[in-house]
Amino acid sequence: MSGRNHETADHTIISSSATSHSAEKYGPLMKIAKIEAIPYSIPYLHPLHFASGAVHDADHVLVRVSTDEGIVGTADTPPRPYTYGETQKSVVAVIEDIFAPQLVGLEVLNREQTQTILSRTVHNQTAKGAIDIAIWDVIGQALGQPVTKLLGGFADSMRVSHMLGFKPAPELLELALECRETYGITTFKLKTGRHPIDLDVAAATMLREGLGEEAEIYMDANRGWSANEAMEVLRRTSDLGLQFLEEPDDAREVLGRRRLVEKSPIPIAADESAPNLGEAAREILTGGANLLAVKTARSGFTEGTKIVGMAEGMGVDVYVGNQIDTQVGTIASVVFGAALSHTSKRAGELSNFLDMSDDLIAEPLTIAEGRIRVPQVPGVGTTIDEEKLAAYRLDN
Ligand code: MUC
Ligand code: MG
Repeated sequence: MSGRNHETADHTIISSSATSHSAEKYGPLMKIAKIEAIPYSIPYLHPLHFASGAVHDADHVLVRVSTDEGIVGTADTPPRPYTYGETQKSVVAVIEDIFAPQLVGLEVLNREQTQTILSRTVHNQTAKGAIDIAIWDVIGQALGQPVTKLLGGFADSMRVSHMLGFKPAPELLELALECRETYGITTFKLKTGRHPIDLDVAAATMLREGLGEEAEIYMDANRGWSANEAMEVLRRTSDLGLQFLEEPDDAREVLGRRRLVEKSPIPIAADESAPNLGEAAREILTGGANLLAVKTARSGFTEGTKIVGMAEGMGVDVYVGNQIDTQVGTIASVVFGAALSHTSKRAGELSNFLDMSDDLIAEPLTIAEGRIRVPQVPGVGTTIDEEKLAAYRLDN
């Protein structure tokens, strides 16, 4: 593809051949040769239910970016129709029909060109995120360095927060206790947003009483309540020492949300209302949130880093969220979360994969003493079990 022109953000045209002198100086230029989008499905042993939907199967898309030198980068895409409007089919289509034709031939290291091309198409958050992560995987492998070090290299592990879906309160407590006993996890996210709100108030109360003062507990309502209902929940749980409340109501109902943020004694976190840099900035600046969930599945590493930097500069805390990720997705979150000091301050949501019946990864992740270690291998550290991929893929 040498000599191919690419338009940059300010509409200047640069040519790959124009930069090829660097090949003599710095070694061969590596170009994107192929991008594959492989749909697959793995059932959950324990489906997750929450206010905006449910996940029974990981109907995901494995993305592979190959270079002209034969390096293959990997990432996972979890389509979430109720959050981003993407489906498994739409992810495959946008990658095959829109992104791959524009990206093939680009130099792998020219990430800002990739970002510019991806941003010309609106939405499609997780398809874009996976392409970015797979490209970083290629870069890490090519340089012989763990991507976590290229991104910042702050810590060698991440503290884990476990997500509890809708269930009767006694079952939730039993699960949380088991999780603490088996994996040493002491931070829990309780899915809420149910009606009547008493269900969630009772669940939070039972968790606090059963887990004790030490446990970190927070709620995520996935927009299930109105602002007034959320205020009522905050009032009734004010003595439980909850850490924060995520996406209580629809952030598009601007005044209700702003009132909530102003009056709440605990931070109000934006998750699906802040899926990218611009929307995260808007939610913070307009008073829609004072805490941010950052998810690599929807931001990739490049935009994710920008979001974290912006939040840090504004004095806003962040935490690594989970998009009901497989182990492939979870490794990316660990690599990213541990790379930066700001994301390392809070536990990351990194354990949803425990509920799956199987995964694509060759070396399973382990959670011990409440933490997941960062893979210290070149790239992101994702090795796919090809037999499993062959068994679960839907396109053969
Ligand atoms: C969350 O934090 O909202 C639920 C659906 C999804 O895609 O992610 C979640 C978890
Ligand atoms: Mg959420």
